Amino acid sequence: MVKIITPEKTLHDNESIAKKNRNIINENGIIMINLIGGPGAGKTTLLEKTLRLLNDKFNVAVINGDPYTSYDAEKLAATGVVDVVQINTQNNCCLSAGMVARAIEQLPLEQLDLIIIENVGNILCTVDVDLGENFRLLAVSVTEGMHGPEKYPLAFRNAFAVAITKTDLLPHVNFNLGAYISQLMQLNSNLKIFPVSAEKDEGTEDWSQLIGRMLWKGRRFINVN
Ligand SMILES: Nc1nc2c(ncn2[C@@H]2O[C@H](COP(=O)(O)OP(=O)(O)O)[C@@H](O)[C@H]2O)c(=O)[nH]1
Ligand SMILES: [Mg+2]
Repeated sequence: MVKIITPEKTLHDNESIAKKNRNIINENGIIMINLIGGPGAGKTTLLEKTLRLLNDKFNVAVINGDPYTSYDAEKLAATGVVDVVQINTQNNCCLSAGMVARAIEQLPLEQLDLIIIENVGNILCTVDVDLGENFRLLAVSVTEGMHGPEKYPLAFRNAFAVAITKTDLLPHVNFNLGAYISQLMQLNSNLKIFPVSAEKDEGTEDWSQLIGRMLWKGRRFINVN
C-alpha cells in the first residue's frame, strides 16, 4: 500500500531540516539516496530493476516525488520493497527537506537499511536542494542529446554517479556515447558512469552493485547503534 502525502513546500530553513533528516537516518544506520533526472529520463524503470535485485539483500523503502500522480510509486511498491511513500508536490518542481521529513515520519525506520528517493523530474531546481541524503545519483537518457552536461553542469558536478539510460536506443538516436563520457569526465573526474538499458536489463546489475557498495561504505562513516 502506497501512502500518499501532500506536504507544503517551503525552502525556509531547508539546510537545518536536511541536517535533521540526515541525523535521523544516520542514527538508525540507514543510507539515503536522492535520485534525480529529467522527466522521462528512466528513473522509475531503472529503479524497478534495481530494487528487484536489492530487495534480496537489503530492507529498502522508497520516497517518490511526483507532482500529481502515484503511478511510479505503485510500480515501485510492486517490486516488494518494505514501504513506499508518495509525495505529491503539486506545482512544485522539486522535493524539499521538509517534505522528505514528513515522508520519513511514515517509514518503519528500525526495519530499514536504505531509503531511495526518486525526486520530481527536473535537473535544475533539484540540484541544490539538500534533502538530507548521503548520496545523490543522476539518471540521464541517450534521447536527451549531447548538450546536457553543458546546459546543466551542476547536476553532473554534484552527483556521485550517473546512469546513462536507454542505451538500447543508441542505434536510433544521434548520441555519441564515448564523446559524452569524455565530456562528463572533464566536468567531474570523480563521477562514476554507468551506461544502462533497463529495457534490456543491461548494466542494471552493475548499477545495483554500486548502490550496495554505497550502503556498506556509507555505513562505515556513520554511527550505527
Ligand atoms: N527503450 C527504452 N525505454 C525506456 C528505458 N527505460 C525507460 N524507458 C521508457 O521511458 C519512459 C519514461 O520512463 P520512466 O522510468 O517513467 O522515467 P522517469 O520519468 O525518469 O521516471 C517510459 O515509457 C519507459 O518505458 C530503457 O532502458 N529503454
Ligand atoms: Mg518516475
